[in-house]
Amino acid sequence: MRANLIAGQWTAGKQTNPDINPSDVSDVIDQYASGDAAAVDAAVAAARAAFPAWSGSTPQQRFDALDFAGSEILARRAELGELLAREEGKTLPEATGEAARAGQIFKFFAGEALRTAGEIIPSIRPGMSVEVTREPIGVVGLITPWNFPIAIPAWKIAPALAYGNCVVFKPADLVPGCGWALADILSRSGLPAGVFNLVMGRGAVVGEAIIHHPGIDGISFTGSQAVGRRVGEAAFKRGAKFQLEMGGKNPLVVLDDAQLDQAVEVAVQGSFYSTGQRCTASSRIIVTQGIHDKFVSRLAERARALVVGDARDPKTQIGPVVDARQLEQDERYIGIGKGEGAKLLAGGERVKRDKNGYYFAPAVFAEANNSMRICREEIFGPVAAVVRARDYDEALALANDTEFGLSSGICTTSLKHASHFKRHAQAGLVMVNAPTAGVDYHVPFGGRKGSSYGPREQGRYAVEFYTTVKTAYTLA
Ligand code: UN1
Repeated sequence: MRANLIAGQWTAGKQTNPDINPSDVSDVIDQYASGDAAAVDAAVAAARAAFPAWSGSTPQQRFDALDFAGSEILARRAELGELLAREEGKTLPEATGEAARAGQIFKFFAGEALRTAGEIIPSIRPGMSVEVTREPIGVVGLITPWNFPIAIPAWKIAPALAYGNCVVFKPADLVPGCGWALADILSRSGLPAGVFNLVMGRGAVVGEAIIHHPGIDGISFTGSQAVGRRVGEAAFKRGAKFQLEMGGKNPLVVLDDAQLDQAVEVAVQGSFYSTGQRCTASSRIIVTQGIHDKFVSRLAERARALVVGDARDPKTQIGPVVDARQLEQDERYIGIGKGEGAKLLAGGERVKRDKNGYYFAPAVFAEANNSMRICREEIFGPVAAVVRARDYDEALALANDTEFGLSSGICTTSLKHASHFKRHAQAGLVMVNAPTAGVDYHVPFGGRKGSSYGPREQGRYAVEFYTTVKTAYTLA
């Protein structure tokens, strides 16, 4: 049994949670502690006790701990990638890439710890000077989803620590393995006890306790829109800072002048890689008249040829769906799409493999329209719906006609349309001739409208959430 990390001690809980391999449900990776409200209380108390010293730690101390974690993650990327593929179902290349990304994120924020600086601004008053500095916000609760079991924890934990905060971290209970591995590494990184705490367990128990806890000064959450709203409400009520990263219904626009091969590849990657389980996945593909039929038949052909299988089999291109509940949701939406009159051209059904896993064939719907539920609601599976558009203007209008605003993409060789789209897509991320999913680790990440709330994550912009600004006036 793998325990929680509270106040520098590995602490077993009363209950445990099995970590199950979605490629083979008979494979139980390990048992992990499943914490409760008392564990959250203890973690918050430890974090509060550690905060005065950690918030006053030197940039070198913070650099050393984060650099240690980054180096170890990078050195163990193959092993951590294997664990990730086994517990979440991403293919090995995707999982190893994600582990490497987590290591690079720790390295990036190790550097940022050394680069924190303030400003001195001349006052409008004689003899006065104004200093603007940043201070950590305190104890932060970090709640992460199952679809990026190591990268999302990394991009919350690393900046939190770099800027001097103490952490209570709750990984998704479907994927405790990577969260635990990260905690194990951090427990050996030289951080003082209590600076970083791990409380694994159920969202309804541990997550709830974190969001309502008066000892938590800020919450960074990535997950569903429904839960995100509740997190925001709870944090707002007690005046805690919060940052929410929620769903997407990301459009990929394909124009007549696109390079067909490239556009099909961009759509396949964006819609189906990581089994479509990314909030940045392309789920609406909006295609103009002249290229529509060619594009749709090529996309359906490519989707049918994708190899669905065990995440750790080197031949596999699309791993399993994460669990039975998500699989049922994917299937339910296939039924909804058909009922709404969209035409299913590929996939959309369970497939059998040697092992008993949650295998599902990537689905392509054609003749969809933007008012259908399959075009409005986040499915979070390998399901793409193609919508026909007259021209660029209609395609842009359709792309923006959604309550979400995380990512957006366009495939075109026209500089004019690419430039216009970059300016007018109502989304936090815009990709030109590149998949809507798959982002760099050193630049801001986040969306607008119903997708996100609060300051951006990642890159230098992460400082906004994890610090508070102080303006100090001195009369000489
Ligand atoms: C990516 O597309 O590389 O949960 C990152 C998600 C996002 C991360 C996507 N927060 O899918």
